Amino acid sequence: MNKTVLITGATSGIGKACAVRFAQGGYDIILTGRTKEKVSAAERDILSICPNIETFPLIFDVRDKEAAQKAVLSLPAKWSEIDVLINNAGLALGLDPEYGGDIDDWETMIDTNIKGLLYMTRLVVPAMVARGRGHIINIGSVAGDAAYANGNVYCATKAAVKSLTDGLRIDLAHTPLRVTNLKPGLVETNFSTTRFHGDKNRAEKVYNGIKPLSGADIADVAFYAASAPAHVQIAEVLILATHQASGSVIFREE
Ligand code: NDP
Ligand code: 8X3
Repeated sequence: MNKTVLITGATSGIGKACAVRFAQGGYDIILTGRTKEKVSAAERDILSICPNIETFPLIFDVRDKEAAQKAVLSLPAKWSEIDVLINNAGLALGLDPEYGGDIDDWETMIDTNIKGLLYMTRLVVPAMVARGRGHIINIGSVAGDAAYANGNVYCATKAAVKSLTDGLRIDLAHTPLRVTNLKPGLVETNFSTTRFHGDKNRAEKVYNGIKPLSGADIADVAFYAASAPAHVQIAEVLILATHQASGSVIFREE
């Protein structure tokens, strides 16, 4: 029987790339997303690449505690033994000084990146503990290592992901479960278009003069962490483009 991975935000970018990579590695995939159309499209894409695995869609918003609970509890028996949880759904909104940012944007980032990750952890991990098997991979960020100009609340949410990942690893140290924080730098996805509220021109400039990472680069590391021998826990990985040195230091060719 194949192993099962549940990936939040599997419709795009890093989440979708993880779905493809784990499918290529023989996992069955629970894809979660907010819209049925996007999740169905992602399922079709994955099955066209890997026709021998199975997918299962869960449609809910990770900010909605009740919806998340209903979705996880609705999983049929075959799908309820989750081997790997990838807490990926997340976003940045805005790039403004902390004294001038949009409070609604702040709340959306906090509710998604921190509270959504916590809801999913609380819903999925107890059964992993009971089975004595499981791996939680959280998608943090270089932004969680140190704040950068105008990143304030987004950076704080990813610092929280670092802290919550460390906390979970400590609380599970007596179990065979493993906990990983992946901290990417610049990855070209829908991330910047979302951050700039749909302004694609501004989003493209984020990647000017530098070859950014791709979702597949991050998915490779996630799959490696999940495939390591049982006694090896990849606790944390910072993954940067070669010309990025930190959240603030990026060398761009003219
Ligand atoms: P994308 O915008 O391409 O993907 C984000 C995914 O998260 C989408 O599937 C989106 O679904 C989903 N999502 C957003 N909000 C919610 C929600 N409330 N409920 C459920 N799903 C939601 O961006 P990335 O792939 O780049 O981002 C994935 C993760 O990687 C995020 O946590 C991000 O912070 C992190 N990251 C990204 C980096 C980058 O440079 N790209 C670098 C470091 C970390 P929908 O289609 O419904 O919006
Ligand atoms: C996404 C990467 O550098 O834009 O977390 O914060 S960055």
